[in-house]
Amino acid sequence: MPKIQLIKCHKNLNSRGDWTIDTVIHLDDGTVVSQTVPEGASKGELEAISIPVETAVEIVSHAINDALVGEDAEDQEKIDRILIDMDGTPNKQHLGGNSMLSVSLGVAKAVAESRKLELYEHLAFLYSGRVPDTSFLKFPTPLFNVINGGKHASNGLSFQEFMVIPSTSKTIVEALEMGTSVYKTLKKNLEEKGFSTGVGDEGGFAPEGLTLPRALELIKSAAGENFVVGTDIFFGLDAAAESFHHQDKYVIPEESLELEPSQLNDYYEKILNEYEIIYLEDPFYERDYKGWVDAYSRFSKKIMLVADDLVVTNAKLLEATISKKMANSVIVKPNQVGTLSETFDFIRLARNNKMSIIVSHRSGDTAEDSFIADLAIAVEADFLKAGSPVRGERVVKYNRLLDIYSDING
Ligand code: 2PG
Ligand code: MG
Repeated sequence: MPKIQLIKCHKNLNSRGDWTIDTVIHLDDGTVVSQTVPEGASKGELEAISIPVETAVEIVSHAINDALVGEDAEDQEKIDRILIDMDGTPNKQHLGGNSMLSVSLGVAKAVAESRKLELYEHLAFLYSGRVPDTSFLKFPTPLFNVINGGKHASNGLSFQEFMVIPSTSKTIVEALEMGTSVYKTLKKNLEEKGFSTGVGDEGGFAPEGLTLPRALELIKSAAGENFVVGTDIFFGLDAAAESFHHQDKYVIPEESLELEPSQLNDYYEKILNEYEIIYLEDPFYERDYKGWVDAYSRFSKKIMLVADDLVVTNAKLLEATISKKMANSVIVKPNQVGTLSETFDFIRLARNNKMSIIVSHRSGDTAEDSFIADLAIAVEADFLKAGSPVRGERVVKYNRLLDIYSDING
């Protein structure tokens, strides 16, 4: 039973050049691991708060270290409970969601290493009480965000993410080959049409002069060059509607539109009829329950209607979403809630309600952190959202899936 011996934190840079934290956990059996944390740009209002990095470094290295030294590292629930009680706030504003998460994930990683388990094996054990049989591992289908807008790019495109989604029947290797192929075809086509091929925060192209229909046309024709759209490959959108919601309207300047919620649903209906879209995330601002409920009644039988800012990986908010019938799928981002145990509670609740599970990165992420890839396998997530198949902090997550795949398939 390894005990926590020392927790020390220092600051580190993330993919946007913002400061984040790197927490180093020492166990008394000699195990040493480190864990960074990601940070979003389009955040839900009720997410766990990221406190300033200098304060987080102090809190982790002193208050949290003092509270956890000597604790049994294998008792993840107790570790997380100590953190939650010490913080004592609903949004983790006292200790900071960033401080807490680095410790919570770091302890799990340290125990996996100490027990000589793969991280996903230990996480599966924590989640379900058993280490999985590697011959039955379920790999998540990757969601490749190939065009960036919203708060992830300054290109005047209101909608945040345009994703290509390989069919779930593909192996992880095939799915990644498809993602890179479409990405490169799209790049070639953008160049030919005179668009810029500079990228946004998640590695997707971010040219100026796009509208939502134009972006979907570009993606569809790129995907159609090598794959059968609607059979091999589909599309998804994260509207991140909070970022274009102004005074009860949805303002889309690039199309000269100012829409009421019901008109925005008409807009979505039109594009769902025109394109092979199977996934629609955050179509409405998180307090626009009417818009969400209407979207659910219109689209939930046909597509994944995905809640991100609406639920922020928080089981209480998910309960309300389920009872109001607002979504049939959820995003899982451990840093929205601050501890691993609460993340598992959220996933269990979603699973019990037959929702699709999408484990997700953040737009500000780090190139050393592939934790979410192991998490996705451990909880048998349906999808992994980790951006384009480019840039170190995105590719590290996809490569981790490939490493696991290659380990178990010899
Ligand atoms: C989202 C995320 C990740 P951010 O909205 O789903 O793609 O963006 O990390 O900026 O919140
Ligand atoms: Mg989102």
